[in-house]
Formats: sequence, C-alpha cells, structure tokens
Amino acid sequence: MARRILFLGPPGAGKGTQAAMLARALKVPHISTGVMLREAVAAGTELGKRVESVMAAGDLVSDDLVVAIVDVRLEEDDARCGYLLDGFPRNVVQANALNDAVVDAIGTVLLLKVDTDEMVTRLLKRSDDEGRADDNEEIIRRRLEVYYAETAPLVEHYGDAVIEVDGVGGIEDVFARVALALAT
Ligand code: B4P
Repeated sequence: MARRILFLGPPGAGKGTQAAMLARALKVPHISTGVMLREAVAAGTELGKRVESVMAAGDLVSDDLVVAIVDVRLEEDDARCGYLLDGFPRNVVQANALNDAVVDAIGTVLLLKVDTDEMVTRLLKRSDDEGRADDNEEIIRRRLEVYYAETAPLVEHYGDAVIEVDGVGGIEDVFARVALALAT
C-alpha cells in the first residue's frame, strides 16, 4: 500500500533524522524542503541565492517558492508509490496549497515532541558538528518562535490524522516509537 506520511515538529525535534530512517524502511522517497533548499544554497542556484539570507535568519522561505519545488518533486516517478514529507507544509497556506489528490492521500501526520531545552541543546551541538548558519542560539530562538506561530497550528489543521510521538531519547528508541505509532 502506498504510504504518504508527513513529519511535523519543531526545529531540532529530529524530523530529518527519523524521516530518513523511516523512508529507508518503507522504501519511499524522503522529501525534505530543508534539504532541497540547503542544496540550492550550496549549489549557488538562482533559488539558492533568493533563500540564503532568509534561512540564515531563521525565517520561512516564501510559500510560493517552496510550494513550487514540492509540486515538481511530487510529480517525479519515485513519489507515485508513496513518500515522506519532512518540513513541509510549514504553515496553513502551504498545507492548503497541496492539491486535493495529495491531501486525500495523506495517511498519517507524525508530530515529534521535544522540549525546548533539548531542541536548543541538539541544534547547538549540530552547529559545532556541521556549522549550519541557522544553528546559533539567537537564530534557534527565532526558528522556535516561527514554529509556534506558523507551524504549530497545523496540528489542529490535520486533526485526527496526527499521531504524537515522544522525540526524547536515543535515535533508535525514538525510531521504535515511530514504527509503533504507524503500526497501531
Ligand atoms: P529543516 O531542514 O526542516 O530543519 P530543522 O527543523 O532544523 O531540522 P529537524 O527537525 O529535521 O532536525 P534534525 O533531524 O536535523 O529547516 C531549515 C530551514 O529551511 C527553516 O528554518 C526554513 O528557513 C527553511 N524551510 C524548510 N522547509 C520550509 C518550508 N516548507 N517553508 C519555508 N521554509 C522552509 O535533528 C536536529 C539535530 O538533532 C541533528 O543534529 C540530529 O543529529 C540531532 N538529533 C536528532 N534526533 C536526536 C535524538 N533522538 N537525540 C539526540 N540528538 C538527536
């Protein structure tokens, strides 16, 4: 059966980490808008130049740009049999921009829950490991604000499709909870 799953959660909750593991297990593509945008920045494309400063400030890239790249990606052959969307939609406008066929097909919305101190600790560690421009403390606080203002309302938007998963603990332990949530 085709699996179409959305991952929601604040920055640093582990969406990217868990979505990559789950996509491998389910053999569906892992579609991360954050990864696609960072690749565009690294490659110096026109898109990358437009979004670089917005991302570095911890703000959301404009809806039309993100919706356009997701639309194109979902048309690719490998997405026909399912996919994991990670980091998209990020607000109600983006959720409403998904076409009806996609909305009808979304089976599960996984919400990874992690407290603020843990998120900040993880992202500061990632900053040390990877040197991402948006992982310093001031920008992390800004990204959290943006999450609570723009993205958290999606939990209500998706209503009964949302399954909460405790994102605190070792990566394998969290993954076991994700797998259990999908199995029940
Ligand atoms: P994202 O790439 O989505 O980044 P994120 O929210 O920081 O990461 P995530 O929650 O996936 O955490 P991860 O697994 O990496 O977005 C970055 C930026 O792109 C946004 O701020 C925005 O500007 C832009 N953007 C993306 N999508 C957009 C959209 N739809 N619309 C507009 N703008 C958009 O985990 C974080 C760290 O924790 C990692 O170092 C990981 O190793 C570690 N970790 C994970 N699980 C752990 C665990 N269980 N224990 C300890 N550490 C753990």
